Amino acid sequence: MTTAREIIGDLMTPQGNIAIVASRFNEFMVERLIAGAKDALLRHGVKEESIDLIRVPGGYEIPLAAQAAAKTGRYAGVITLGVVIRGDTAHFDYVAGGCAQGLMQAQLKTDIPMSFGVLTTENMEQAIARSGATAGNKGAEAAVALIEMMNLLRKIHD
Ligand code: INI
Repeated sequence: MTTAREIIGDLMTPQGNIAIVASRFNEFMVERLIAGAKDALLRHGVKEESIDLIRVPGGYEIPLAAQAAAKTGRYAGVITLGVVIRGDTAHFDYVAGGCAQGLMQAQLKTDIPMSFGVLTTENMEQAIARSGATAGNKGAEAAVALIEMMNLLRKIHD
């Protein structure tokens, strides 16, 4: 009996260069996310020279820079990293929502996978916990998710 073919992205070293787009807002935590993402990439065999780090002011600016990087044709994948913390105003919703929606549009428009390592938290404690303290490192998780998507897309196209 034949079974349906299953196509899964593996976690082998992906082909091509990777851009990390990281915001400077809440820099202390974003630096931890960058360190986590880079460490995960290197431990999956990605060479340091295959990784470029692109800095933007805040989460709101991430999608445009990610899309610009993707459009150059130099990158096979983009990891986005940032920390947006809810304040007393609606600003959070515009920054966090705009970032997530902008990235979704950018990856669909360019066909370059973009992983979402942008923390959107209620407070600073949640952000610290998710950037390498008690709740893992979402930068590392975003790197691994990107590797899986890069390898999955290659398999789908093959
Ligand atoms: N940007 C963030 O990345 N995180 C935040 O928590 C944040 N807050 O709280 O305001 C933030 N704002 C800046 C925004 O991303 C833009 O850089 C700014 O509006 C200029 O376009």
